[in-house]
Amino acid sequence: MTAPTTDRPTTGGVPRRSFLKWSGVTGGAAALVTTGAHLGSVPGVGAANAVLVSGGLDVDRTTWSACIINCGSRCPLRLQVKDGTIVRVLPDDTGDDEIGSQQIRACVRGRSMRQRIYNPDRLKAPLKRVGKRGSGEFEEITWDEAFTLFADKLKYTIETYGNEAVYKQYGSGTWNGLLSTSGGWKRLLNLMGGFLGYYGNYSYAQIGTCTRFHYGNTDEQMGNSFEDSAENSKLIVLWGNNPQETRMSGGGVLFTSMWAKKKAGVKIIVIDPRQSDSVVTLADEWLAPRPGTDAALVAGMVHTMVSEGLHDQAFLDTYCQGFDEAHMPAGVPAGNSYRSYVMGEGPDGIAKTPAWAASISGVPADAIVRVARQIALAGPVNIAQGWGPQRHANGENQARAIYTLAAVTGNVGIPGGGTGGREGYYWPVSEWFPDGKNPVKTQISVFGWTDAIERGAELTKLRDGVRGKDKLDVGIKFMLAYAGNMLSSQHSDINRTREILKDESLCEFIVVVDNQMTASAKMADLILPDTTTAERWDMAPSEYTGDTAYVIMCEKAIEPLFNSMPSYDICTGIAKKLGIEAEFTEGRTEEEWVRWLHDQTRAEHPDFPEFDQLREQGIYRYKDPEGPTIPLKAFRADPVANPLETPSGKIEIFSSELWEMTQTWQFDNPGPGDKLTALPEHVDTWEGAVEARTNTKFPLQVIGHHYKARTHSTYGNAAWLKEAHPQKVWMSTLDAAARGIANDDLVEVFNDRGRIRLPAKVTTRILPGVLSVPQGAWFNPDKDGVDTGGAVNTLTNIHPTPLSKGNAQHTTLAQVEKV
Ligand SMILES: Nc1nc2c(c(=O)[nH]1)N[C@H]1C(S)=C(S)[C@@H](COP(=O)(O)OP(=O)(O)OC[C@H]3O[C@@H](n4cnc5c(=O)[nH]c(N)nc54)[C@H](O)[C@@H]3O)O[C@H]1N2
Ligand SMILES: Nc1nc2c(c(=O)[nH]1)N[C@H]1C(S)=C(S)[C@@H](COP(=O)(O)OP(=O)(O)OC[C@H]3O[C@@H](n4cnc5c(=O)[nH]c(N)nc54)[C@H](O)[C@@H]3O)O[C@H]1N2
Ligand code: SF4
Ligand SMILES: [Mo]
Repeated sequence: MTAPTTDRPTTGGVPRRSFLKWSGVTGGAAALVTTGAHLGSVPGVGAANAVLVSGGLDVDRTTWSACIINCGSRCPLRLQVKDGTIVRVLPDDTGDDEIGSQQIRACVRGRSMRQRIYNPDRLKAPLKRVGKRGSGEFEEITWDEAFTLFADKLKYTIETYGNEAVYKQYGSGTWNGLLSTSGGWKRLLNLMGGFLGYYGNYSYAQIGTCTRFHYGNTDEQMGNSFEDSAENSKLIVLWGNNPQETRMSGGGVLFTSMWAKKKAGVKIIVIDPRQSDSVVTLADEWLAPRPGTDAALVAGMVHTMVSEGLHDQAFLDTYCQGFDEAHMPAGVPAGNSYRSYVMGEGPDGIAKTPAWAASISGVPADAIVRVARQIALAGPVNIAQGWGPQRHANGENQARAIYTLAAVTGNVGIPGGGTGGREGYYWPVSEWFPDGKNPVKTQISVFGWTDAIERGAELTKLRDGVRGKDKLDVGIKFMLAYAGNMLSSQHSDINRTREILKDESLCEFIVVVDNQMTASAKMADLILPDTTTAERWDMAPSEYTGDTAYVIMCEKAIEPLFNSMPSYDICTGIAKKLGIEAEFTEGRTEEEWVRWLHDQTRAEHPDFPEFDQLREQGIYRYKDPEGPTIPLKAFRADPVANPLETPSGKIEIFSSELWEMTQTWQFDNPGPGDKLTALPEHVDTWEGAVEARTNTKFPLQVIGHHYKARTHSTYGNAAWLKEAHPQKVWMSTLDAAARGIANDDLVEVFNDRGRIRLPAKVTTRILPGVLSVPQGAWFNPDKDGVDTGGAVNTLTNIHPTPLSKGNAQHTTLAQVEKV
């Protein structure tokens, strides 16, 4: 069994259970895996050959496919085809409304899939740039010309600059297709000697990195699943966590969080500056801290717990390093424990009282005390943090502070509790397309690529987080952007990014592989038109869907539209030009690879259905034989026999490794926030909540929540979705009144980096002083450079976070005015 491609979240040495141990659904749930007989298919022949009539619409056939996209869920879709055209998209019709066998209902986006497949923005042929880079002027070329151009530029780059000058950009538009996540690109580049790699991802760069210091050698630390919470928790705290909008599949956390609340009656507190749909749907109580102040809020809560003796001293003594002075590593001066920090006995001498926490976070002191008592006394509590708090300039500390609260209350590793990380889940067994090994070991942070283009050889290990080498020798000269919209949408500071990309002496060749003409595609020298999932073969495993995992068959429903080509076939064409076709394909077509992936999975897991059977039933569900996900159970049961992979073997509230790094890591012209701390303390940062109070030019904090209308930018050009969920900036009634802005007025949000124009949503659902611009809108500058699409990254800062060198995209200051 190969590991998933390195592009996707990795688990490191995780407590997440091994792929190999998984087995099929038993009992009632297995019966849900229906055979498609309800579709009127001919048994044994497969739904693909069935002629069926559904809802009064005559169709030739119905095939299973999926919405393969980085929303954290993964939904089956049934595509109904008539005369070679998809005429209707239907959701899952297997399963029911019970937890564990819930129907995996597609959300409003997946059901709009036809508007993505048949969008006027579809890329129709290979395109070569003719105007200046970024001008959007292209000419159509043949596939043969495109293959030759790609191959020649790649060979030239490798011969001239070496393989480290080749970069494959982050892109999550085909997340979790067993074949299409890779698309073949890494395998192709690996066979050519490799490419500069990256570590981390845009989703959770900060928590992904800091977790290793806190809990040991893992990139990702999850908490208990909500299935477990529904059984065993007395309270769930959704901390910057919004499952109702970010986990929208009926098969996933939208459903399980709703179940915990409505069926099991678990109390839920949501902590979010915005009254998200999760607050509206699930919350018994809502706390609204200023963005980037959660570590202060936690400190205020711990102050209450310690003052009132509500903390779990026995747990802290046994399982943690650094809570108090009696449990510190040798050689650290007195006053550096977390308790000292909170109680005013640390270097700053400030007691982190609820009043102090209130002054920073804006949450009233009495609310801090009340909620602290609830969290300490409720019984098992699952503190499940989303990734909003960590996508900040001080995000590593924010995430570790929330982890710390789970330890202070003794909730780690028990039923009903949690680690303070995101709600847990189970992953289905599946074989991934083999990318091969990258001979180049040098890596930059996923967010560091604009720097690696601009300052290439200046980037170092201790200043910029280069891994595998002390410094880079060359900048990025050849960039391949597959299934991503980073070049003009999802990376920070779009205007600056575009200036860096427009300099053809820096990055010399840019290839975009997409199926829509995005703003990023317009920055390319060569555009290669991929198909959509409906036009190729694949299989899609679930992701963050709680304890119910599954695999979906994606059958090719229609022929590639226009002159597009499945990514794997594009790679094959290029491989031929490079003289590596045989090694690349191993003699397999796309469909044969998918069959091969299926066979490998079945070899590991005999219950997995035969290929044609899976085509017919569409979905195969798995259940964890070990029951609901409860990470660190073994550590809790016996911390001596099952130590964590931290230096002390314990949960490091004071991290020994971070303590050392505070002395060695360097920052160029450090501003506020550019520092590492061994404790998860609150750090005032550039453009943070504290600066907002004194910055008269740009006094408003801007966050950008993940929005229902899109998954990032994907689906951003679907008409129905734009109508149902228009792009508007959320603004409090107080901030609006002070500026004479009424609901739906056209406004401009701006700072020194850029200006966006969009309607205002004037609401009491957001904290005064905070704006939220739903992230992922399509960048669309007018002749004056005002982005009329309303992309939040026109405003965000490219400055990386101190530890993970990650994307602080929720840390931004701006001003707003009526147009
Ligand atoms: N300000 C701000 N910025 C953010 C975030 C934020 O919260 N705030 N979130 C960040 C996060 S968490 C993430 S994960 C990133 C996501 O950033 P990206 O990974 O860039 O995500 P998308 O914008 O959805 O871009 C996916 C692209 O893939 C294309 N695509 C879809 N299907 C296919 C296919 O079958 N083949 C090919 N070749 N292309 C396809 C789509 O058309 C789209 O252009 O954004 C990050 N950016
Ligand atoms: N509909 C939809 N679903 C998606 C996506 C999408 O684009 N659209 N993207 C998917 C992807 S790739 C990812 S990584 C996840 C992202 O999942 P998250 O990162 O968890 O999503 P966000 O919306 O960035 O943040 C969650 C909540 O945190 C709040 N928040 C922001 N800053 C702070 C803070 O400092 N403190 C606190 N307490 N709260 C804060 C926001 O208001 C928001 O409601 O979502 C996935 N699901
Ligand atoms: S966007 Fe996510 S939740 Fe919606 S249909 Fe697609 S996979 Fe499902
Ligand atoms: Mo993400």
